[in-house]
Amino acid sequence: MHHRLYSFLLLLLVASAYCEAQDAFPYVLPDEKPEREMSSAMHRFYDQWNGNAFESNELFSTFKYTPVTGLDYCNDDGSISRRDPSKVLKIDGTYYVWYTHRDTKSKPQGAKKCNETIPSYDWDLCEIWYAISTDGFHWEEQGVAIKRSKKPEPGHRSVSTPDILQWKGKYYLYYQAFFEAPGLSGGDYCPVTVAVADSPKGPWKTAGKIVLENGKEGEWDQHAIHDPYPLIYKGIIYLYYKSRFDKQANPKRIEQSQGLAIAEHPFGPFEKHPLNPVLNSGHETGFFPWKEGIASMTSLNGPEVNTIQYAADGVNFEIAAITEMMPIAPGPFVQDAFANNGDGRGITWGLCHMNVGEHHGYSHCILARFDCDLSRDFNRRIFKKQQTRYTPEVFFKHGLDEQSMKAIRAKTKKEEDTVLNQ
Ligand code: AAL
Repeated sequence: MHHRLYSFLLLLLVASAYCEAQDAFPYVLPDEKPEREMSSAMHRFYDQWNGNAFESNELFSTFKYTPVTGLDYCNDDGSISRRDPSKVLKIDGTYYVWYTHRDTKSKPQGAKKCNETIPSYDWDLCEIWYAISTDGFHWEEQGVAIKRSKKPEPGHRSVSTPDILQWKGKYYLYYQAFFEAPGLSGGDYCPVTVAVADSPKGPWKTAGKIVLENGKEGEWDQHAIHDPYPLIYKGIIYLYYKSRFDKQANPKRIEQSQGLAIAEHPFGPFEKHPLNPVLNSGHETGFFPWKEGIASMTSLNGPEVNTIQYAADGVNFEIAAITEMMPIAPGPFVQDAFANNGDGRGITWGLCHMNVGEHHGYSHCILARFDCDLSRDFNRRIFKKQQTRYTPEVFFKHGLDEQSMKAIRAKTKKEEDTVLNQ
């Protein structure tokens, strides 16, 4: 009996000592980090999130989407696709955008069935076209900017995924130049090349050489060089790009990641940054000058998926905000993409692409507009609200397929594992 009494008294003593040490966390959040025992989450709230309300985090935003008008998709029969829009430029009051344009009688059929007229994937047998707009909602297609080249020139199979640089009065289009159908070999052999023009309407003269080559065997970016994205930063050309680690890795610890290559002239030579990869996540990543550094819209893949990140030096990115339903393949309107003034103001809209159909490689894409508030010059509260709720239709659209449903209902664990762990 005595033993129990002693234990109870001891427990009471410890509990009361502890309770005297601190009261419950206060109802009114202290502005400054309080001097008290705290959980790691509350340490993080003050240390990583500066004790700030997410609404006042200038690099936090949600996104709203609007269909763009003026572009025909042949009743969505899959023969016409527009995807991977460049940054949007505003020149003499007119907006310009360049993008991957596919117009093939057949839908993509995969690498095994592709031929000179049947594309392997949505970005195969493509050209680079452009469109103009006065309001960013209605666009008028102008036609081809860069055609496929003739064998054996770079891009004779397909040219895709352009982005634009304005440098010393001239315009430069960087793009993936496919020497073979995407998906044929282990990777995509589509190193980056560039074309130059005196006017955004062209005519474009290709450099006729590769300016950013795949990494060597064994290097992180040996698989492919995708999504060239030039900015002018610190007076020179910062060309961000995507690549991916070992495609066969199991488990995939990092899939897509972003690199950086720097040059003093648009035709290069481009030096890959020694700290590459500079992002451990993302897919087609949008970048924009922010204060004295560079911010990124990191979506689709990786441990840091759906984040807005910031690098005060343009290289070492840190998570600045976590968001959701980010634009895919964003081509933001970046007013100061080439201002090089160390005072990046941010973005409020741009174009992106949306896959029409199940598999992103076999379906066609449409261009769409996104709006947001990732700007130091606005405070649009409609973009600072969280708790985006989706209708049941949206949730159930992302449902179990028949096979998975069957496996889950299966009696045998083995059957479930084979299907659900593919
Ligand atoms: C896109 C981009 C690149 C890839 C393919 C077309 O989303 O990542 O351009 O090559 O997919």
